[in-house]
Amino acid sequence: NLQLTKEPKKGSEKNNSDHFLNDVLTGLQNSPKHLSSKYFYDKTGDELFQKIMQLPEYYLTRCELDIFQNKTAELAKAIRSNDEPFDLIELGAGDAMKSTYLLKYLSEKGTDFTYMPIDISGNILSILENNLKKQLPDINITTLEGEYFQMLKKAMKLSSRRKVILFLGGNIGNMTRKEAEKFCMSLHQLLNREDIVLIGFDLKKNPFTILNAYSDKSGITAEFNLNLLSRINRELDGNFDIEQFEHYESYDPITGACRSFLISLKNQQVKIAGEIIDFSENEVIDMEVSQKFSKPDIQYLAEKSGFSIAGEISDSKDWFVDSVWKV
Ligand code: AVI
Repeated sequence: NLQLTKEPKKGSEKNNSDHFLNDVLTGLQNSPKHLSSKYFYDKTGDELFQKIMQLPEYYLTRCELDIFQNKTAELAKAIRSNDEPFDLIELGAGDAMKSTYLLKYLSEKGTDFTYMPIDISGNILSILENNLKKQLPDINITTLEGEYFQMLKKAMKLSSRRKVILFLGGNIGNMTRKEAEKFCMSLHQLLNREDIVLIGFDLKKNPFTILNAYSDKSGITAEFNLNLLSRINRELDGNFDIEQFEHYESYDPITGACRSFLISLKNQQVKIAGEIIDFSENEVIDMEVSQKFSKPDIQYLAEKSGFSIAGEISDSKDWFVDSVWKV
């Protein structure tokens, strides 16, 4: 009996899987059907995203890396204020591949700061902490495992030093415009006058360049999307036939919305935790938005949420920008 040999779930794990089930059922009972891309990142999803970042078509990571490797002094100048000590908080730090260049630079210049990476994955945070302790033994690190705002509030209580928030990778693009506004407004409410936010935006550019980045020839992005159906099968007792769904990407150069869908290839029924969901042939599931921005779009979002733009640092192609926001 499988049930007897399984470890009982811990309280928080159970809560998480209840949320996951609830979001999945609500999303698939909606019209149009919808799944949240925040659930892409289980272990397989993390590995697929690592592969995406290496794809020749996926330029975002290389562009922001170009900024962190080649414009480190500019970044440091934008976030420092009269040698005042500060906390450098990174939202969704992951392996901190890009920010490590900045940490190294700040440390070499003798800057007084504590690095506080926030991530939902305790596993990635302990790997990050071990790596940094080897590479940059002199910097102070406090890892914070959990949701962005809960951990930000914790960081505000831990010290009264000035805060510099990093929100990199174009992650803001995975929110709808309304969600992004709400997110930035909440961030603004939490911060104090001298604090700074450095936020990464993928810019509007040739539509083919954008579309190709999300519909790569090797099919990794398709796998990344389909993995959410496999995850539902694994974790929520689902029976999706993955072969009967196909990935479709669209980019609208007017609105800047790059969107991922999965198309049902036939009329079919899928069972998830005992609930039956009907799909008709060619019906789509809305999976992810990766919003692209013009400079005025960024200005609008900053001002709408109460920030003002203090600077912007772009890569050499001007495809990606890290925008510096003052409270
Ligand atoms: C994490 N995020 C910024 C990625 C993006 O570009 O929207 C996720 C992704 N989806 C497909 N490819 C990459």
